[in-house]
Amino acid sequence: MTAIDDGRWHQAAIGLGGNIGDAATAIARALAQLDARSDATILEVSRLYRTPPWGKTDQDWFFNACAVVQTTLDPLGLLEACLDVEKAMKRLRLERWGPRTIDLDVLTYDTITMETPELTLPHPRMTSRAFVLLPLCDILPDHVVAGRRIAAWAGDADAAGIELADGRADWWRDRV
Ligand code: A4P
Ligand code: MG
Repeated sequence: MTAIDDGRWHQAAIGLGGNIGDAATAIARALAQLDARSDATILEVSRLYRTPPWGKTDQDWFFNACAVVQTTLDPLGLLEACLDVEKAMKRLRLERWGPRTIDLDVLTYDTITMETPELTLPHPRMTSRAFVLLPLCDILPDHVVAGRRIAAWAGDADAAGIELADGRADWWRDRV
């Protein structure tokens, strides 16, 4: 527990991705599972993107999206909720940066910065990853991370190959 565990609503951003099986449906289900909790509500979801693999490049393309979540959970509680969703969806993860059915990363939580073994905020690699920045820019373009707006980070990111997979605002609701 941290001092944030105050029963009030906080705003966090979450990044979702997957490249095994029907990853678009996995992302939609993960969002629905979070939204079903009494302590978390999905406020907004980015468009859905198809992205070339980053880090370890000899694997399938990913689907990626981001969401704004309103929550009464503290940062670690929100991370646990995300890990619970991954477990419930029987996440397969064979190696770091390798293929996975579903991955949920906590990108930001209010304007908090923290670094513990379990959780680093903002997510340490988010400002260098177009597969995070493009969807995040759909929903939080003016949010400031590491001193710059998301829109500025996204403008500088290497977006080569990234495609729009579903441009509808509520694409996830009918995929669950
Ligand atoms: N952890 C610390 N801070 C955080 C945070 N802000 N959010 C800890 C989430 N977790 C955080 O995570 C390992 C541990 O990191 C967690 O248990 C938590 O305590 P993990 O997700 O199991 O590890 P990982 O995913 O294998 O490694 P990593 O570095 O988190 O990888 P990423 O960043 O998730 O990247 N290419 C494309 N196109 N699209 C993708 O979605 N994803 C990855 C994985 C690689 N390439 C990709 C994509
Ligand atoms: Mg991760």
